[in-house]
Amino acid sequence: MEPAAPDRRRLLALAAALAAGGLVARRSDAADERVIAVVARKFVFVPDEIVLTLGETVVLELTAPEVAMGFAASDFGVRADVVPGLTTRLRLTATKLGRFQFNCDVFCGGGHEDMDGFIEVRAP
Ligand SMILES: [Cu+2]
Repeated sequence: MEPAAPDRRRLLALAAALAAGGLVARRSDAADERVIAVVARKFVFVPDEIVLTLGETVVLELTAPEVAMGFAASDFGVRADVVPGLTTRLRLTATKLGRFQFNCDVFCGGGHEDMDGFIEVRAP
């Protein structure tokens, strides 16, 4: 009866440590990364200017309410399909200074070729 108590205490301590570790991991994942909502519609991205700080990692939350679109930022090696009804999360790290174009890379209609925007990366 009595010997069970220390074991139980150890288990509770272990559970608490695991819970704390889980919370810390989740916080560091989310808190450091700014989330930027980007809507792709015919034939514009809103916003079409995204300003980042060198070294910053952001999560782009992409939606396309009308038709299937693409989001490609080839200077940063990322692209994603953006499908109506879904939110697509795309992680992007600003690895270099300057002004870089992103564009729609899924044909979406008459204005597709002009559908682009810019990511501007500034010094910290
Ligand atoms: Cu397009």
